[in-house]
Amino acid sequence: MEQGLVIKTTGKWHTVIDSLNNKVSCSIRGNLRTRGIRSTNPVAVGDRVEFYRIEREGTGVITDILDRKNYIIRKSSKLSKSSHILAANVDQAFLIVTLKLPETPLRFIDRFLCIAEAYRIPAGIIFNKTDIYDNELVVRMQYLSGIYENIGYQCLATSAVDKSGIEKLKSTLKGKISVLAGNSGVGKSTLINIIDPRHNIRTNEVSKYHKTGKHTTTFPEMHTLDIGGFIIDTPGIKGFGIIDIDRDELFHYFPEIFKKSENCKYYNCMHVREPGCAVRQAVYDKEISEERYESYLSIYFEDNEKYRSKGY
Ligand SMILES: Nc1nc2c(ncn2[C@@H]2O[C@H](COP(=O)(O)OP(=O)(O)OP(=O)(O)O)[C@@H](O)[C@H]2O)c(=O)[nH]1
Ligand SMILES: [Mg+2]
Ligand SMILES: [Zn+2]
Repeated sequence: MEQGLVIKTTGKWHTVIDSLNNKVSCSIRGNLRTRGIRSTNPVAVGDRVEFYRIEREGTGVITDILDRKNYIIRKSSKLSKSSHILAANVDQAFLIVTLKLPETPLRFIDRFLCIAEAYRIPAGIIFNKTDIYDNELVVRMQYLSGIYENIGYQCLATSAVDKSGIEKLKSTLKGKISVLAGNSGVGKSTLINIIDPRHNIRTNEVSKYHKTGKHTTTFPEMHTLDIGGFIIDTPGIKGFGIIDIDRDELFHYFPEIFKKSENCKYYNCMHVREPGCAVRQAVYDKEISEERYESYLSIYFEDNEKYRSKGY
C-alpha cells in the first residue's frame, strides 16, 4: 500500500501522484469509507489517499481516504441532501476578482469570504487584469483593498499582461496548497500558466457580447508549482449556491461584525433592527463598511423575497 495525493478527478478515474510525483490513474474500491459526508464525489482533489497498483495495467485502486484537514463543499440546493466536495486539505483560498471584463459583484466577494470563514480556511482577494483599469477603477480597487485588508484579508493586485504583482503572488503561494476561485473569465488559469510556465492550461477569451467568460475550465484540478506547493484551478462559478450556515451564527463569519457584536445590548442581537446594536452603530459611524453590512443582510434574508440573492 502506498500514499498519494489526488490531483484530478473525472468520473470513474482519479489521478493520484505518488511520493516521486509520478501520476497513477486510479479507480476507487467499491467499499471505500466515505467519512460521513454524503457527496456526489467520495474522493476530491486534494485528498490524501492510500492506494495499491495493478502493475500489468499501469493503474491503481484507492482503498482509503486519510482524514481531511478541511474541505470546501458546494450544495446545489438547500433541500438536496447530496453535495459536491470541491477541494480538500487546502492551506488558503483566493478569490480572483476583476473590476472589468467581467465585473465581479461585491456581494460575490463577501459570500466567498463568509464561506471561507465557515470552513476556517484563510482567504484572500486577488484583483486581476489591473492593466485594463483606468484611474477610476484603480481608485476603486484601492478603496476595496483598504476595506478588506482592514478586516484581515490579504489583497493582491495582478496583471497577467504586464506581469505586475506576479512575484508577490508567487511568494504568497510558495510551499502551500492554494485554491483559486472566481467567475468565469477572470483569469484563474491564465495566472497559473504565468506563475509556473511549465503549465499550459487551456484559457479562453471573454465573450465580447456578454462580457463574461466561457467556462473553459470544467473541473477542479491541482497543479504542482515549480516554486514549491500546489495550486488548484477551479471552474468559473456564477454563485456559491446556498450558504448552509445557521442564520443565528451568520455574523460569526463576518469578522468585523463579530468583533463589534460584543458591545450589543442584547446577547442574542442579530444586528438587524434591535435597539442598542453596536454593529449598526458602527456602520453608522463608518467603522464597518456599509457594503459589507448589506452583504450580511442579503445572506441573512436570503429566503426573503426583498433580499433574495440575484444569483450570487
Ligand atoms: N487584459 C488582461 N486579460 C487577462 C488577464 N488575465 C487573464 N486575461 C484574459 O482573460 C481571459 C480569460 O482567462 P482564463 O484564464 O481563461 O479565465 P478563467 O478564470 O480560467 O475562466 P474559466 O476557466 O472559464 O473559469 C483570457 O482571454 C485571458 O487572456 C490580465 O491580467 N489582463
Ligand atoms: Mg480556467
Ligand atoms: Zn447587534
